[in-house]
Amino acid sequence: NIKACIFDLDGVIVNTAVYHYKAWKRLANELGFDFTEHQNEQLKGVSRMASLNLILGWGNITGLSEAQKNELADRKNNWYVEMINQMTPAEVLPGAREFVRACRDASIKTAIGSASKNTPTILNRLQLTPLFDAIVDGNSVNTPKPDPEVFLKGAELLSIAPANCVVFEDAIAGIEAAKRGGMKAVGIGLADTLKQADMVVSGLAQMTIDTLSHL
Ligand code: G16
Ligand code: MG
Repeated sequence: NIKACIFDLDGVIVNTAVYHYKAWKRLANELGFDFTEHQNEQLKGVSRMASLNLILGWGNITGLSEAQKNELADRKNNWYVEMINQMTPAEVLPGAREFVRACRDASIKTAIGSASKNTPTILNRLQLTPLFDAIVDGNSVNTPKPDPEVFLKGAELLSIAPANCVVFEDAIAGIEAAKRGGMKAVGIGLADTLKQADMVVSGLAQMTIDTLSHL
């Protein structure tokens, strides 16, 4: 039975992907190329440096030093931070705040498991920080999804066995991470894409506490 719900951030709680896309696109344009919203799908759930490497590949830019890559990643992040600092609580995705609250009311622990180093800023802007018992993000994890580290750390902080945890994820790598960690996984998106998930819904508005008992 489910004793903890662990939520991915981007794509599950909030659509920060639009801001990531704008900032990466601006960087690519400064470097003299462009990429599509379709290509941007490949960046969802992927860490900052891994995203940069994918984008540089699309622009056929090779041979940059680590220092040059760090400078580009910082440039993108500064634009991204400018945008997320303007976010309001109205940007929480439909049903997300309500479902997290419902978990807490049912004595189910709640955590965030995100790749983003900007997680604390985003949760504060959305006024969601107090709704989570634990927050694990890109600042505290060594190995990115599909490695289960981010979710196992969350379970450990909550003192709940992985088998009693369910992860909510929109990325294939995130679902894989949950399953490799021995957890249940609810996909947010399309069943055709998130094949490894135990169930798939279009968003947290579709979730109820009762649904958890069917996992
Ligand atoms: C999010 C986004 C990714 C982003 C990553 C790192 O993941 O989906 O596009 O590259 O975080 O973000 P930052 O540059 O802020 O550290 P998640 O795990 O919340 O879906
Ligand atoms: Mg995500």
